[in-house]
Amino acid sequence: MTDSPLAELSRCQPGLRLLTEPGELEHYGRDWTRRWTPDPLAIALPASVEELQEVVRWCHRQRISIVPSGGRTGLSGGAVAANRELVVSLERMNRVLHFNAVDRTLTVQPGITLHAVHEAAREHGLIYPVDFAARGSCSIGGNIATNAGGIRVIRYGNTREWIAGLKVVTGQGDLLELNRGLIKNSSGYDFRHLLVGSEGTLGIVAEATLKLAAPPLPSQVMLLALPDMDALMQVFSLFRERLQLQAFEFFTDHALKHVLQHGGQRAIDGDYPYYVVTEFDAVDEAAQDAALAAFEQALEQGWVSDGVIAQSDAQAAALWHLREGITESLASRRPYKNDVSVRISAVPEFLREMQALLTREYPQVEVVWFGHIGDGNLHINVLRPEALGEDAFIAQCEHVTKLLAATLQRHGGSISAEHGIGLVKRAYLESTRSAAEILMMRGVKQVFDPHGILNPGKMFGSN
Ligand code: 2HG
Ligand code: ZN
Repeated sequence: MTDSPLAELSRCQPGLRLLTEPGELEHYGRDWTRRWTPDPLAIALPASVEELQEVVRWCHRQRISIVPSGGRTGLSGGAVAANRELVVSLERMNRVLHFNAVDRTLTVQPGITLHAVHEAAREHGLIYPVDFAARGSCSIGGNIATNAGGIRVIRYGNTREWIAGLKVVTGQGDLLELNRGLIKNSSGYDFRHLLVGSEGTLGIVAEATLKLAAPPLPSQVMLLALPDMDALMQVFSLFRERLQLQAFEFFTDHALKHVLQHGGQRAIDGDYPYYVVTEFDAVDEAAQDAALAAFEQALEQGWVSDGVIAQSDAQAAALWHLREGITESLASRRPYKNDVSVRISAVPEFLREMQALLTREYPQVEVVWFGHIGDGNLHINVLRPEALGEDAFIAQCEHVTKLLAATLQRHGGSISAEHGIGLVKRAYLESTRSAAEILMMRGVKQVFDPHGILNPGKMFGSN
């Protein structure tokens, strides 16, 4: 009699931790999308690079599909296991391995949370500058897999900019050591950058060497209320010209309403359609005066209706919560999400078209939008009306997404700015990438993962 695949895996790797309880399968088989019913084969939790390689080699031999798994905070279904895949959770590989003061790098295992990376950098008087609301739960491996952006991209760029080196296990179980922390390395293809944003389809991050930066200058946080959409980019241009921005984020009155209902503190009286939270360097009185002057000019121009500057760290955190608390405040509604981007110069025209499209196509539906407007990145969260069934709702949203994708295409934008393609957006990849590009992407996938075992069905549809 032949072993069942799992019994065979246990026999080959007796030390490997495997989970198979229904509750565990559900927990590790889903991400924050909550759209698919989790149905993994089992959960493997390797504790070392060697164990990870062994698992992948076994899957390669047995043609068993793998879903690499970090904090599963993804919003595109990239970490969903709904087809009897083996979830390979990196949760036990969560340590800081090495700090190099000369190189200013931190080498970490993939399962470490972003928050723990921030803490580790801070202990050495430095920062790891990529930051966003899921910091306490997301893992650095997942951040790398999606080239995560967040709230400080305007100053520091995306995750990609902060990867000095990667150890990666390919679909055959080989270990690649990519770039080894070098600043200069002009020796052919830089696979490190191919792996960043590859959503677990090319390899599994086994170790990452992160660049660190000097802490930012003292800053101030300001909340602005705006009278209309056109004012958004006017204020952004003005503030970017006058101030050293660390962040420039926007949200609508709908978003604010949900955060306030979930414990957020109202900071501006009155109702306005748009809000901006911005953080900028404020080293001395002159810098603070410049911020005030910029605010007054925006007020005079009619681009800003009201505003408040945080007077303490606690107040700054409360203002930030109005923006960062949006996703959580909507989570129980399981919104349909779009995460789109265009070049900053295309934002005003795109916004106008997008607003007209959403108003026309979602007449009875609450649509909440917000995002990293300073990076040209908008998040659209569509809330299902109670009267509409789940399937009909998804069908309607997918229809609108098709129209949105066409609008994005006309503006040279992207259907996924920072959350990845995963399962949610695979039908729209062609709106952002040409047929020739997709063919080459598939070719690359074939080289890294000849049997197509790494995260099949993600990004391309069928691998
Ligand atoms: C954010 O910017 C995250 O807060 C989540 O990217 C966006 O929930 C969303 O749509
Ligand atoms: Zn975002």
